[in-house]
Amino acid sequence: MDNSQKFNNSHMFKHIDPILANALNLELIRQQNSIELIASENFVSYGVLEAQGSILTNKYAEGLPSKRYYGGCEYVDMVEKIAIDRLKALFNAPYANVQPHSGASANLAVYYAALEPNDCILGMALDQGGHLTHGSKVNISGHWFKSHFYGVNPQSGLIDYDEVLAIAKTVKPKIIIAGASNYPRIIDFEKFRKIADEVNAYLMADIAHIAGLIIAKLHPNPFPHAHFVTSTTHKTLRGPRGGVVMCQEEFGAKIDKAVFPGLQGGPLMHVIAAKAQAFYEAGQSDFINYQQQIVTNAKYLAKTFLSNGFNIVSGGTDNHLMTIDLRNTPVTGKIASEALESVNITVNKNAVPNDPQKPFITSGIRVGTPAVTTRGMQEPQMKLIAELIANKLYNLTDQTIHNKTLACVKELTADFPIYENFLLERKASIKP
Ligand code: DSN
Repeated sequence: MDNSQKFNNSHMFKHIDPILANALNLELIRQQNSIELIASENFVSYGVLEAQGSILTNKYAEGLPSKRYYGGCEYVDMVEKIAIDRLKALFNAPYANVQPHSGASANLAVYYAALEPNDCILGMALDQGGHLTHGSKVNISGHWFKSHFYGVNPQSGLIDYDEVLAIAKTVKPKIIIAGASNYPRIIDFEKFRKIADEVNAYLMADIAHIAGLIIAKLHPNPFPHAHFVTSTTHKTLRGPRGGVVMCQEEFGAKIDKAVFPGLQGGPLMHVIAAKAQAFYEAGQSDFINYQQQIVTNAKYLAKTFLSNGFNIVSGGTDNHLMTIDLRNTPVTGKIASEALESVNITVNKNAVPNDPQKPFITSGIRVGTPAVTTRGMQEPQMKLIAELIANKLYNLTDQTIHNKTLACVKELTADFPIYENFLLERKASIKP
């Protein structure tokens, strides 16, 4: 994070009522004092915070720039156009809509634009690394559409493109979804497009997790291959919580109509301003260095986990995340994530491919490096973190190790502060 961007935030919460401010301060302290390894989380810049906390929250702007249903949109038009142009430039995208409130809304917008109820869709299974919105039965995507799934090869942990083609030929989907929330390897969008063409399907790429890596050219771009590309803006992209849809020009009007009035009302203009700020930051050269360090850190973390006796799905990682398969240890994903939370290390329990455990228990934990890398941590810290995790998980009930780990985490997080000065005045009122 660029120190020159810091504004004087010593009065950050001075207008918030003390009860609410107390909760916000406690969350800030939690973020400062924890090692955040949830692969989908990050710490945004002061610029993103400032834009998202701005007066743009006051403005209704249903419609699109220059085509609004409300007056007074001259300046929010400027903001939205900036966001659209920056996003298109980052991904070489022919068309973009920056209004989706989330990644789930962005995916639904593509389905609404491209599909009819009961059409067939093909996505990666949730337990193999996919996402709820890629056809899971408990999600609208699996309820309104006939959803089918591909997975990963049980031995290699990799997507088997021949299998994807075979399934596609059998189920004849109208859309194929390439993308994951827990896949540690490169996704070959070009191969996916060839498969889609063979079965006359659309290709949608959900790049929520890997958007930042794509911008830094550390992962192939889904353009020009995909018909539709969706993303969140808050993971490796390090922007505000939100979504976007990009697409080939010919689908632009349909996507716009699907987002509004199809699915949403007024766009969140303050969030769109924060997206525009994040896209600006993603266009700077230090963003590329940041993404490179994310991958370096993830590879180093994976290597240290392996040398500490853990199994990693697919044997390592090419991106920002990995899944530790805990089946050779006495702990489940649930036990591991709770034990790590007790020493201020935050991960999420996650299914491993063909997991024998229920989704609320699981046999794995997902570990990612975007947030710790934003704090400035590098290889030595990755080694330490992997060793702290191993020590805790192999000695669950040892109170001495528990206390030592807590102390180490405290020292490490103190060395890599986030949002210095937020507290100051309110610190005294905090009652943990
Ligand atoms: N919740 C996101 C993640 O953690 O990957 C996906 O929606």
